[in-house]
Amino acid sequence: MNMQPKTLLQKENNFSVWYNEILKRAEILDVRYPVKGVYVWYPYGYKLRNLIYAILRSLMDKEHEETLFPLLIPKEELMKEREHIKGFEEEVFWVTKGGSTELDIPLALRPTSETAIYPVFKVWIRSHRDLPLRIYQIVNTFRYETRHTRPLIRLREITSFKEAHTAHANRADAEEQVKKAVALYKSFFDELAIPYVITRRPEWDKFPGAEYSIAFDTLMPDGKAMQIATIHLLGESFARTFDIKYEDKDGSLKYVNQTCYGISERCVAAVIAVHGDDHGLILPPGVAPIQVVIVPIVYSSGGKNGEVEKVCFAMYETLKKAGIRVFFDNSGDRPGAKYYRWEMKGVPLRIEIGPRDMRSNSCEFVRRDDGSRTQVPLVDVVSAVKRTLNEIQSCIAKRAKETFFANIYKSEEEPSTKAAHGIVSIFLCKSERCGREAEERFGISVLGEAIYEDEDARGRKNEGTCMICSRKAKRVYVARAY
Ligand code: PR8
Repeated sequence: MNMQPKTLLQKENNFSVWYNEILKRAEILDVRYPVKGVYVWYPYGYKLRNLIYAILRSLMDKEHEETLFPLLIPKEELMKEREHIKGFEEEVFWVTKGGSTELDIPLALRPTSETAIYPVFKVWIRSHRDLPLRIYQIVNTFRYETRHTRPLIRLREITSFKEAHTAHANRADAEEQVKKAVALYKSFFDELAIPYVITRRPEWDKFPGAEYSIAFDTLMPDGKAMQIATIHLLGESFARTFDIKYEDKDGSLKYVNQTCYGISERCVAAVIAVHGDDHGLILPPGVAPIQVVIVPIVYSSGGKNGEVEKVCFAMYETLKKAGIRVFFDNSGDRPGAKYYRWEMKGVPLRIEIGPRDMRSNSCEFVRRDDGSRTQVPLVDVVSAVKRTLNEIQSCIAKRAKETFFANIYKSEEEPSTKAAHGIVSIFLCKSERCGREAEERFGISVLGEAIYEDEDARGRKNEGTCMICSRKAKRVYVARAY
């Protein structure tokens, strides 16, 4: 068989090169657009993105309403919330001209939409009956990132920013919403088979304007943590700034209590990076644009091969009717070239049919996740495909989880060596001085205190002394981070 040259991709040894090659070879993202930190989705990548976001949408739609706010924010609104603008000042892109005319009021491209949405909340929210208000949008946002930009990971145009904004009658309701958002994001990442730790970010690293921030972090193959979602309790700070009040049952006027939470296309980056291998992508069946590819084992068209193609086509029709995302590769390429292509693109299941299989009324299943082959009778194909896709989904999830938890350590001393490849929990007090000192000394970032019990934290001693100042301290997660 005339196979393609063996791939030179090495995920474990050189993740950065692997990642960039995969984006290109699997046709996820074209990085040749001539603006720094701004990229183009290939159609295949965009399909993957849409399937991932369809899961997110269906989870959000249960309790939120989707909406769409403008991209442009007047300067005075953006500048209103002191803490908020302090955090974003250096990241804002400005529109200052219309043609050759200077604008009276400069307009910001939203870096996030609090200051676009909350002036409207002020007019939408009148009474306790308007609460809770829960909306979300999926939009592009712009951040002038000065750190090294990376496709899907650190963008100047975030193309797929899912931001939710909620308003509640009191703090207890807002805190309840934070918990619900955490549960929602857990379901989302579980469906993508992406493992995570959930932490409460340290005071000095919270979202600008928030009372506290909670983050989900996953681990990339190079051992660095990547923040894949955040949830912020805003309390009354924005409500006071934007004067968002409601009339309570007793007639009194009260400020609303708010939360916001967001996810970007980093979730796509995580799917690619966590599951892929040296042959390319491995996509969870739930989000694979093509779940099954049918490859006829024929070496020229016509003659007896016509029979094979007929059977393949019939199978294609049957699977399609059964709701499977299936593709019949009847291109003129040799089978080896087809294997290479669909493995690169991460198609979970390949079905091969050749003259020999025809004689036994069967076909061969080849799994992308472990390469295993099984002979399946043609009459059982639909149920066997469904069962196999489910198995692949759980195997991928199990493997990702095992790798993840094998790289979470606890350390009583210096975290530097362990944090070279993973997330380490150490004792650190809450002070910014000690946090920064640890970050500098060990070359890590403080992720924060694990707030929700996870498998790793269970049963672990949680009180100790700060490794910098020796005062009383709790365990916090640290890691090298994206
Ligand atoms: C908020 N306001 O904005 P957040 N490129 C790709 N992904 C990014 C980038 C970037 N440059 N910057 C952040 N993210 C709140 C919540 C509305 C919604 C991703 O929060 O600034 C990160 O995964 O924390 C981050 O956790 C998420 O967007 C939300 O951004």
